[in-house]
Amino acid sequence: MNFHVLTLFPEMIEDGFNTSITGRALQNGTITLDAVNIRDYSTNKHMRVDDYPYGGGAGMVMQAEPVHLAYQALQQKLGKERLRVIYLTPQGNVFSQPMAEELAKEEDLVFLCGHYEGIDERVLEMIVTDYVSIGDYVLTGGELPALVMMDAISRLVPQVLNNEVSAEFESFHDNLLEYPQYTRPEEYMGKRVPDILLSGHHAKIEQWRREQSLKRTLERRPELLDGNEALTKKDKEYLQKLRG
Ligand code: 9WO
Repeated sequence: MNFHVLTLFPEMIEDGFNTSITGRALQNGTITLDAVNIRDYSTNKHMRVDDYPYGGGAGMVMQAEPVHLAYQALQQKLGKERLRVIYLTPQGNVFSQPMAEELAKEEDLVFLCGHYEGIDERVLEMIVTDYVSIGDYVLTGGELPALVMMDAISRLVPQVLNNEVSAEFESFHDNLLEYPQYTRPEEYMGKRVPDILLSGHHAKIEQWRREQSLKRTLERRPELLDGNEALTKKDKEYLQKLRG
């Protein structure tokens, strides 16, 4: 997986990426990260990349040309005419685990990070293939959302996690929430680890964990249960019991 990020703040991308689990994957070459400074493609003698909005209004808008030139340089370098270009914006489709799974299949992904009051619409129309939001809030730029997406996508790339099987067996496995986890000591401030987990009875532990996932999903994210096709007859009976 090769990530390419077009940004005015390349060091923010590099620093954020290097510190997490993704830093290790970068070192062994499973993933590559290339943060491109859009400012390097300014043709202006003052290296400007923004200007006032036509029609008036507060703030500045990023100009089309430096973004377009940065993108074309990337196309040239990769020898690819078509690239998946993701623009991080509150106006996009909301990022999700299924979307991460789909994007993890690509060889190259380009993230375009806007700043200020956004990017000239014309270059967006020319190069963006996917408009993606990580949630309904406004930030100062697309860099943090790009990091969030790269983190989620990276861990789905084979060989990135130490424990490769763990990616498919967790939080959104069967579209249910994760069961609670415990580690040593057996008792902390008078609170004991559930006995079942110390019993060594693997089948019973599996059943307990499944029930905890169902209980937690019902309490915290009940909408995930609606029409969930992964639920077994036994799951449904347990949920019926909980609902009373
Ligand atoms: C600000 C603004 C002010 C006046 C009139 C119009 C305006 N539009 C914007 C604006 O959309 N700014 C964005 C800031 C431009 C793109 C980068 N920015 C951004 C991305 N803020 N929040 C996100 C984001 C991206 C993905 N998921 C959640 C939030």
